[in-house]
Amino acid sequence: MDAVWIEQYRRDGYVVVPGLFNAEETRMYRDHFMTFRPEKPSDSDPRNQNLYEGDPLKLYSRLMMPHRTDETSFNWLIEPRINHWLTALLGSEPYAVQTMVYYKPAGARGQALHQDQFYLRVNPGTCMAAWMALDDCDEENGCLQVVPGTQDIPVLCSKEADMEESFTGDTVDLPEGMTPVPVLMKAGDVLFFNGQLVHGSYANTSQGRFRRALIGHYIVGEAERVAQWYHPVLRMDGSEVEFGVSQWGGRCGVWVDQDGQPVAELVGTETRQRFTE
Ligand SMILES: O=C(O)CCC(=O)C(=O)O
Repeated sequence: MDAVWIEQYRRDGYVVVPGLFNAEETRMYRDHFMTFRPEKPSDSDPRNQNLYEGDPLKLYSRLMMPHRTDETSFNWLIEPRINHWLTALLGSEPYAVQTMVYYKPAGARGQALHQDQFYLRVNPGTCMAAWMALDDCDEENGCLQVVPGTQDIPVLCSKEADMEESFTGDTVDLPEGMTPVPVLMKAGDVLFFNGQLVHGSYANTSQGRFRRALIGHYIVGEAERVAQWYHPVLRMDGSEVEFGVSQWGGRCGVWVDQDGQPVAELVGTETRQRFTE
């Protein structure tokens, strides 16, 4: 693999691999997940039920952990091309713990800025996401937004998100001058990003375009514990592996000024109740 990709991943905390899945495969996943859909919003976060009248997410709520019952999702989670990139970027083979499908129809809210490690609590180490675009995505239909360079900061103290804008309730502060950048992708591209990277998305403001994504979450090979919701933990050959359960709570990062530069220091204490992602 080209060292440029690895260097880019280390520098920015993310990398987009164009066309990792071809048009036919991508269409297959799109069609599959339009049939294999949740009948009601996930109850993993009670705040997700707090939907307004006419909310498009009532019909197109995100699908959580489909790989636990659906072979197509399971096979995608441990797909050799995904494993190849994860292993190259991380330096060793990870474990697989989560799948999700986001439909994000026209008019749907986004997901406030957050870090995946806030939910997964991998220890030691962190998690990594493979975010596959099932539709072309841009700012109009609410593409993913990432904050480059945040991949090395600790898990930040969370605060209440604005649920008029976000369908999830947790978010984090960014210091002045640090802003998210849109990740423009074509259907079939896969974005890999580190678990500490601050990311999220804004609303789908298009007139009729979906912004569907198939997402896998992985944990580094040296990890020993992960939050309960992510069990069972799988090897990349699909077999289950014994894992410890990490706990909530403890210290969290707060932005402080250090010689005129914002630095996230572990000086906060987590107080908010946390829900699974
Ligand atoms: O796709 C989105 O809008 C957000 C996805 C996300 O935050 C995640 O996969 O952790």
